[in-house]
Amino acid sequence: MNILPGQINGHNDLLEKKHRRDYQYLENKLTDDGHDTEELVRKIKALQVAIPSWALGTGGTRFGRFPGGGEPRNLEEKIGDIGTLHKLNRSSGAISLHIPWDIPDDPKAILDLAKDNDLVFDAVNSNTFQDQPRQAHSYKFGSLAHTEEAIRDRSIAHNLEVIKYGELLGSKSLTVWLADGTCFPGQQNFRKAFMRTLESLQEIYAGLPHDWKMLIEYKPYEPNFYSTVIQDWGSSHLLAGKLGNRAFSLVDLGHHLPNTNIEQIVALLIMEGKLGGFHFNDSKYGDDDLTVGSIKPYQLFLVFNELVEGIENPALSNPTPAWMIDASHNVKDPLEDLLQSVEAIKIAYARALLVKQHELEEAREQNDVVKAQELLQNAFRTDVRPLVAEARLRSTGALDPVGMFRELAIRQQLITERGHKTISTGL
Ligand code: PSV
Ligand code: MN
Repeated sequence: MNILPGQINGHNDLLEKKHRRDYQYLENKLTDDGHDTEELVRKIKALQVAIPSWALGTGGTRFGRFPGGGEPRNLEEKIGDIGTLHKLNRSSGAISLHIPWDIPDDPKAILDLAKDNDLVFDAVNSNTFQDQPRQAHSYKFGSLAHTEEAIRDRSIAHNLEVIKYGELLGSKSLTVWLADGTCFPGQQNFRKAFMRTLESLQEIYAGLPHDWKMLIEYKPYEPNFYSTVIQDWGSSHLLAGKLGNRAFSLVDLGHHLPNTNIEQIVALLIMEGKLGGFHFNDSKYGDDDLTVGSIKPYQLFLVFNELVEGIENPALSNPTPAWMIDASHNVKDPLEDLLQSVEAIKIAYARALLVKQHELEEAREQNDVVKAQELLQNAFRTDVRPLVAEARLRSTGALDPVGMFRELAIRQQLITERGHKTISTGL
């Protein structure tokens, strides 16, 4: 889908008068409050959130799947879709691939296509949770943690192969999410399974290029329903610590039991310099994969408050984590949903930038609970949408990305081009 700069300008011209009014009002308010609005716009402009290749199609459940049509049929079309998102919002400039779904047949051509779309390659993801056609060994009872050495070896070899594909495309990290675990008490020796996982990861780590990171995701349940080998941030952190300084934990918002204090986990991982990546989504019950910020926007803001404070704090040395959306749900147009998700992330980020960290710290030292809450909620209750829109406008994006997606009838065009019954690989 080629969107021409003239089309974006035409869209913006119609909305700019109202935007100017809204932005002027907010700019005055923020300046009166002691904020440097130019610095805020600069930071918001710089934020890039990677899009996973598996979020471009309609997700499904074991009860069914209702695709909306025009889904990308191959890696080239996935890059095209993310390129479209990036043209509209100028904040989705990276793609995260999942092997074997996204094996690049011609890496040079894929690199060129990504470049044409102004995209870079984020973390590459391995898949040892699904058996592939003609695969000799099954992952039914696990992969890196499996009791059988041959299956562990196969899983290790797959991860090393994923790294090779990533290297061809300029990725700099491997994300490992394991489905390994059990459905019934007694099925597995917890300690042995953990140690086997560690040993397998050590072999992968030994093959990790020196300028790469390994990101270790955790998840308390699903597809296994009694235990998972890497169930929580403690297990992930333990593995990362034992592996070495290029291994990090990755926090996926949906991978926590209800009411877990995720912002506190973020704070401690940053303190240890071990937060390597973040997967954004939202949920009411579990790993629901809903649009970012659609259910618990205050939690998202509190997480961002820790991220901003932790990353800007000169006393801490956590590298900037890889930001990514990780969602794929059942009812919305996936591209519209991703535009909404990126917007929600930028709004939460912008609000977190408004928190007066020094005053907050002072209030905490004095146990002034009310003041601390006021400081957080003043930032959270500020309508920062004009600030985010201004950052987008200055990056040549559309003032209203979802509105423009509809004005251009992008989904209809994709259906015409690709057909109604296309199915994208993914979850
Ligand atoms: C499964 O829960 C999952 O959503 C993990 O979060 C991974 O990041 C993703 O799938 C892709 O494997
Ligand atoms: Mn994830």
